[in-house]
Amino acid sequence: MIEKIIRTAWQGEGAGASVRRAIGTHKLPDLDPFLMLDFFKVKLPDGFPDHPHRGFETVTYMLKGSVKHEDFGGNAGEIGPGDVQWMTAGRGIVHAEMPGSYEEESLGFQLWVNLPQNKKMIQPHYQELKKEELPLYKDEKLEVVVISGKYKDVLGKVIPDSTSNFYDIHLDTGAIFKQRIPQGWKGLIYPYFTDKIQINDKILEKDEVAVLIGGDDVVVKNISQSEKVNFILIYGKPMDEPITKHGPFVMNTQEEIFQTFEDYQMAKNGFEKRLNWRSKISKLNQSF
Ligand code: FJE
Ligand code: FE
Repeated sequence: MIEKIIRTAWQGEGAGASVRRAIGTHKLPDLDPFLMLDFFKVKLPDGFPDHPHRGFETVTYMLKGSVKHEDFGGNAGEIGPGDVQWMTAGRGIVHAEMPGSYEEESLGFQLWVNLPQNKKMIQPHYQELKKEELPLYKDEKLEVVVISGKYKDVLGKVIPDSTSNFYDIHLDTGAIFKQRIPQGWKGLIYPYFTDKIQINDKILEKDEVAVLIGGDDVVVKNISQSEKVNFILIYGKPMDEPITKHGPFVMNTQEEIFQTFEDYQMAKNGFEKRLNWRSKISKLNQSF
């Protein structure tokens, strides 16, 4: 069922980057287990220079161009079109995320998935998959890239520390995509490079997203005469735990947020390597 339709608008984020945020705004502060969803657009010298995370996972899915990353533990790399980086920040990561080009805009999605209380302080780790490695369901008029979870009998390779499904879906003219969302779960459909799309009995216009509540099938139809349509579908099982968020730190209680400020400030409990660390790639951003 569609709970509501939300219009997204460009806003500034990071150092000169632009995002169309669907989750993590006053209209939709969170969508348990999801904390934030951005469609981002950025090119050098802009980017997301050195910043911390604790208590959740960040998922970066590239559509166009590339994003370089570098963290305080010496982990570094670059993801290109169709690639995904699933980063479990756990007890603490400090990193930079910067586009690969001064000319071409890098475009993609960044999703933040919450961690349950008993996993918030786990060791940080990465799951990175190239486009070619992502499981793909394909029939005549429909393609589903399974980033996490399961679609029909295609199982995602990412092992999230939460119950969340993340698909990238492409429909040819007239094609229909159908999926049951379990009772009590939450979801969202975010079309991209797409002007109009039908979801259940509603038409979604450009820059709109649909918030879903589980309990029945979601049915998406390409009503365009000639164009392919593209959208991501995320849906997951709510954790039903208190969320106390302060910027890039997401814990259960205010007490834990204060502790996180102290840990970050004092470089302890996972933030040890923060001391004297500066990413090399952020120097691509002159103002930083
Ligand atoms: C940020 C903390 C952050 N959207 N889309 C606070 F981690 C970020 C941030 C991002 C981000 C990074 C990429 Cl590659 C893509 C993003 C937010 O890094 F912007 C704030 N303010
Ligand atoms: Fe980040």
